[in-house]
Formats: sequence, structure tokens, C-alpha cells
Amino acid sequence: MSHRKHLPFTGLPELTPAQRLDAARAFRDRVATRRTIREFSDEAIDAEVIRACIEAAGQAPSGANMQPWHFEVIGDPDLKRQIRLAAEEEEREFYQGRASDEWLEALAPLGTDEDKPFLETAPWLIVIFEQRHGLDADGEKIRYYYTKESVGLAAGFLIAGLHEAGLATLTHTPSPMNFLNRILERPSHEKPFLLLVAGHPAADATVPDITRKHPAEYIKFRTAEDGS
Ligand code: IYR
Repeated sequence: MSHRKHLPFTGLPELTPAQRLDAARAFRDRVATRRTIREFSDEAIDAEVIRACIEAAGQAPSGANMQPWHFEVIGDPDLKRQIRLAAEEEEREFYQGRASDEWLEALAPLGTDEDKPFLETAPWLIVIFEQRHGLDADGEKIRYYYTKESVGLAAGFLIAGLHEAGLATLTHTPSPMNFLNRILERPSHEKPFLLLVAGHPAADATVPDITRKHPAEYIKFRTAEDGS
């Protein structure tokens, strides 16, 4: 088996056990304050903030390191309007027919509907595309692996980064999202994965009164008697 040259790894900070626990808990406490926001202010945000957060997303692990993602960052009001109109058209069909009663019931506590004004109000829309395969210089397909998982991981990094930068996000997934290929002129092997709205919350933004699972519901440790 041949493989490319490996290099020594020195990337992690050296922490004492106490610093490590503090760091883990501080990160947990910061992400615990993240809430999905659906009412945005039109306050501008420096494009370099968005760029840095997307560069963080680009550090996510990916299947065979193929990095199967593309990010479109939309601040142009005309494009935002086109996206809003197309998304609302899909959402109208969803809320007025396509969605099952069970699904609509699950969404009721969130108070969502087919009106998506935030797609124009928020300063930035970030569209994450999943590249289902790559293309070499001759236009031949390059196989990619675990593309959905990889793009999901990158999206998680991005949302955490934007939160860290004090920005609100909304993970918006109008379905289907093919209109984003048309509006943003992306090739058909790129599938829209997520439309992420980023900005400051509106001054009067509210969030639904919902709770998160208690960690005991989703964590189970299996250790030996001595804890190892
Ligand atoms: N895409 C619709 C519906 C929707 C679906 C889920 I699952 C949500 O968590 C929230 C909304 C919309 O954006 O309104």
C-alpha cells in the first residue's frame, strides 16, 4: 500500500486536566446559548466575519478528505429577493398540502409558516451545496464518499462559528431546493444542503419556549468498574 508522506502532528494545545475540563464545559455552556432565530435585523455584518466562519467550516473532517462542499454567500438584495420568492413558493405548497398533519403538528410549537421575510431582511444568506462527486481537469467524475455526512459536519462547524462570533442563525431547508441551483447557477451534481440565514436578531425577536433533552437521555457511558 502506498500512501502519501505523513508529517508529525503538533496541532493540539497542551492543557492540564483542570484546564481541559474547564475548556470543555466553557464550550458546552457557550453552545447551550444558541437558539434558532426567525426574526432578523437588517444590521450589516462585515463579510470578513462570514468568510472566517466559512473557513472554519472548511476545516471539518470529510470522507476521504474530498471536502465535498461549496458555499455561496449572498448579500445582494436582488438575489435575496429571488431566493425568498422561490422559497415561499415551495413553502406554500408544503404548508398547504405536501406536509402531513403529523409534520404540521410537530412544527406548531415553532410557529413557522410560508412567509419568509428573513430571507430578505438578514444581511447574509449562506447556501451550502453538497458536491455529490468531483470533476477532474478533463471533466471526468471523481468519486466522493459520505458527502451528506461531511457537509453536515461542515455546517455544524459553521453554525458554531457564527454563534461564537455573536451572530444568530436559522437553518432553513425549503424543500425541494433545486431553485437554488438555478438562481445561483450551480451545476446539477451540487445539491443544495442547507440555506443558512445569518445576522443579528431583530430587537423584538422571540424564541419558542422549548426545552432540550436532559443529557442523561442521550448519553450512556460504559466503563470498567475502575472507570477506565
Ligand atoms: N421548511 C419549512 C418547514 C419546517 C420544517 C422543519 I423539519 C423545521 O424544523 C422547521 C420548518 C419551513 O422552513 O417553514
